Amino acid sequence: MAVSPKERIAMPVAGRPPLDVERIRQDFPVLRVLQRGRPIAYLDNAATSQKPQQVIDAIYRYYSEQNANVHRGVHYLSQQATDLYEQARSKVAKFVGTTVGCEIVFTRGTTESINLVAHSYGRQHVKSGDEILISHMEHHSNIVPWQMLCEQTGAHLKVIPINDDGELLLDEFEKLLTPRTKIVSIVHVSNALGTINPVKYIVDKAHAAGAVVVVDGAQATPHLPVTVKELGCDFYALSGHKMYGPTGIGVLYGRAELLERMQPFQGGGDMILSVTFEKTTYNHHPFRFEAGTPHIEGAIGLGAAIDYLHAVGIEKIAAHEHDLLEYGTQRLLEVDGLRLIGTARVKAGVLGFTLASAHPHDVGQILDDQGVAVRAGHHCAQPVMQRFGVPATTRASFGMYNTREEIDRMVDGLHEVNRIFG
Ligand code: 7TS
Repeated sequence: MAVSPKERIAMPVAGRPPLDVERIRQDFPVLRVLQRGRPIAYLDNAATSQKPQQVIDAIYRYYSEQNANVHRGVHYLSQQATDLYEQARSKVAKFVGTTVGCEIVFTRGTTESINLVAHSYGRQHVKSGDEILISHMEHHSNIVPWQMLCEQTGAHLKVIPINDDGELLLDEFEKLLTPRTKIVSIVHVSNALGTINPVKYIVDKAHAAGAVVVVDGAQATPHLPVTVKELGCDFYALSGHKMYGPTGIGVLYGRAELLERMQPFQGGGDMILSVTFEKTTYNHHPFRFEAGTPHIEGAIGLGAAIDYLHAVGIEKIAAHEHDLLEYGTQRLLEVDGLRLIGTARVKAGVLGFTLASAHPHDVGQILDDQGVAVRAGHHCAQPVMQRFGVPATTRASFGMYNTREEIDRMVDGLHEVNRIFG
């Protein structure tokens, strides 16, 4: 018997959420902004999350009381800025589940983290005829850097197919793994489908075949507990701005043995030990990969976001968002002509859909008229759209501060779309 989309959602934590959402909402100033007299229902968290006052305050405090460049001066402010920057690194290390701070490289975000691996690990280890394995549900950030590496090296890009629910075909994955596979790069949580992938399983199989595994964790770290040492992955990429931190800061976790042997990504200050015109020697990781003055307040703001996530509790957040996912799925299925894109059994709080009556951009526009912020488009995952035969989807994606009432407002808006276009 066919299983309905709402039966397909399963997460480890079920039941009514114990999260005090009203209290949390008070920490996010943007949620008080009115659009036509009503607070905005912000359902575009996969694009970027809003920031709590605690993160804004940490950045404000840095510029008003602590600002100086890091790793350079002997003076008080420089030492303080350096301490705060390095404390942020330790917070990230603990957050992703490693005790080794030097395994944490600050980058601009997930995109830069993946490019760093493709450049610094890929060019050293991938040769003509080798293979790189990604999946059909990747964000462009986890496709294009590997295509570029293939162009440079003569390696081949292989793609793990997905089924009609948006789940990886694991049998096909295993068939695609060969001794030529050097890198498997896989998304942890799909931004277009919401699918949560079985990363540990993939890592174990890939390692048995001799490949290293890169995980795109952009959509995972705001929503799930992540422990890189349990997953066993070699690299893990994340973005601060999707997990209630600032834009322009992200992280690459890399296993120390691998980072140690990798060539630099960019050249400049901070990544060197000594420079002469004849020869430059490079700094140790992670500094070897952080050329130039880093995004100091970004790192400090990310540290504050991690403190905030810890204080609220990531398991509680996951349970709350799962409740929104279940509720939202049921409510969306009431809407005439609605097709859910992404009905995996194990999903995070992402609801992508099409309406028979209107193009996703029109849907997004009418929802905006109602003060409901969703994203309409291909979500930088064009191969996913091609797989499902749609030009685009409308996507609602949840964060810790969203409510059932906001979902009701979206559903009312969708009935309005059907009334106008139907
Ligand atoms: N990987 C995934 C799975 C993503 O969802 C995104 C951004 C990225 C990588 C890139 O992250 P960045 O911080 O380096 O830009 N995803 C989206 C989205 O779904 N809507 O806007 C950006």
